[in-house]
Amino acid sequence: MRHSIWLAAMIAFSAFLRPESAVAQEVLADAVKREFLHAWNGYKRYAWGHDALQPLSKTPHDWYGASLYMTPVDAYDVLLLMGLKSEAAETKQLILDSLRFDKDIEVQSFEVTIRLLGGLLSAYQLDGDKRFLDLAHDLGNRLLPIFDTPTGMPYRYVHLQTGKIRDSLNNPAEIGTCLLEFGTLSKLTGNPIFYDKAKRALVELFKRRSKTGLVGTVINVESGEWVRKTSHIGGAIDSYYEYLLKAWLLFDDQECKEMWEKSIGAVNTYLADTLHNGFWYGRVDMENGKLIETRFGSLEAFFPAVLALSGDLARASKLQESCYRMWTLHGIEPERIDYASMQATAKEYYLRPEIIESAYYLFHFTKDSAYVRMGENLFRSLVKYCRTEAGYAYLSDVITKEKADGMESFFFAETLKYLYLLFSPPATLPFNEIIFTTEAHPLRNTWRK
Ligand code: DMJ
Repeated sequence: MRHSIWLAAMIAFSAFLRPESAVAQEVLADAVKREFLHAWNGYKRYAWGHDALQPLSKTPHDWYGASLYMTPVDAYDVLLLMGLKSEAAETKQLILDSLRFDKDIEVQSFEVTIRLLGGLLSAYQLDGDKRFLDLAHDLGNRLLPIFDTPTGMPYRYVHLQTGKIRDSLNNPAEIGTCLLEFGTLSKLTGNPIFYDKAKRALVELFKRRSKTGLVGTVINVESGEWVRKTSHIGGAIDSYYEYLLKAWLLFDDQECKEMWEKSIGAVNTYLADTLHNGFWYGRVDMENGKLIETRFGSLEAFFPAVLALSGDLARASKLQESCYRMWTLHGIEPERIDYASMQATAKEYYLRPEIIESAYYLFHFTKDSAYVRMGENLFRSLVKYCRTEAGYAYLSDVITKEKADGMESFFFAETLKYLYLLFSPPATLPFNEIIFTTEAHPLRNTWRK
C-alpha cells in the first residue's frame, strides 16, 4: 500500500518535471503542495516558533527581537486549505499556546495588520476556534492608538504595551489597508470602533486627492499635507485602491464604492500608458497627471487581479500580458523595470505573489486555460531558481540568479496559496463567497442580513 502511494507520487512528480507537457491541474496542485511542505519543513526544522526562516543560513529571524509568529499565523489558513491536517494542528497549538501581544516592542501597524490580524481572523472563520478571535481582538485594541491623529489617518508605528505612536509621515497603502481586517473585527466582535477608525482613515485620505483625483506617495498624517506627490499603483499606494474596491464588496459599503469608482477613473485616465510593448501603468505628478517615470514592478502586478475583480477584464488581461513579459525578461521577475526600455532597474526577486494572484483571478473570471499554463511556468521558474535545501530563497539578482537569505511569510500565505488555488478545483475555496485581504487571507461576510 505504502509502496503504491509512493509510486503514484513519483509518477505525478515526473509528469510535472516534463517541461513541455500540458500537465494536468491536479498534478500541479500536488506539486505545489509538495513544495509547500518542503519549505514548511525547513521552517519547522530551523525556525519553529520564530517569525521566519532564513533559508541559506538556516537560521531563524524575528522582526522585532521577540517573535510574533508571523509565519505560523500567516500560513495557518493555507495549511487548512491544503488539507495538511497534522501540520495545521501543531501550528494551531503553537499559536494558541505561545502567541501573546503583551510585549515590550514597537511594531509597524500595516505589516502586523495584514499578516497577523488578517491571519487570525481568517483562522477564526475557517477553524471556528474563538481563541483566534480573542487574539485578534487583543491585537486590534493594541493597534488602535495609531488613529489618534488630528486627521484620523494613522501613524505608522505603535508600541504594543504602552500605545506610544511614532512616524507621522505615512503613505496611502499603510493608511488605507486596514478596513478589511479592522472592519471584520468589528463585525465579529460587535464593537464598531475598529470599522469606524479604519473607515475614517480611508475617507480622510480620499478627501485629500488632488483635482485629478489621484493621491501621492507620502502624506503627513498630522497636518494632512502631501510630502511626495508622485502618483502610481506601486508599493506605498497599491493596496489603498485594492481596499476601496474590496471594502465595498465585503461590507456592501456604498461610500467605498463611490470612492473606488472615482479613483479607478482617475487611475485609468492618468496612469494607464500604452506603448509599443504593451499596456502599463506609469508614474505621474498627482497635481497635473504629467508622466514622471516609466517605472513598473513586481508589486504593480497585483493590479490585473483588482481590475478583474472590478469587472474590467479587458484592461486586466492586457496588463497581465505585460506583467508576464516582465517576468520572462530574465526568466523570473525583477523587483522593478523601466517599461520603456525593458531594463531591470532593481534586480531582486523577493518571492512575491502578485503576478500569480492575478493569474488566479483571471483564470477564475475567464476560465481561459492560458492562465493555468502561465501559472505553471511561473511555478517552474520558482522551483528552478529559488529552491534551496531548507526552503525557498529570495534572489538578489534575477540576471545572475544569485540567492539571498530571506523567505518572508507571504511566500506561504500568498505565493504558494495562489498557485495552489489556481491549480485546484474551485470548491477548494469558493471564490464568490470570500474576499481576499491584501495578504491573501480569505474573509467571509457572515454578518450579512
Ligand atoms: C504582501 O505583504 C502584501 O501583498 C502587500 O500588500 C504588499 N506585498 C507583499 C508581498 O509582495
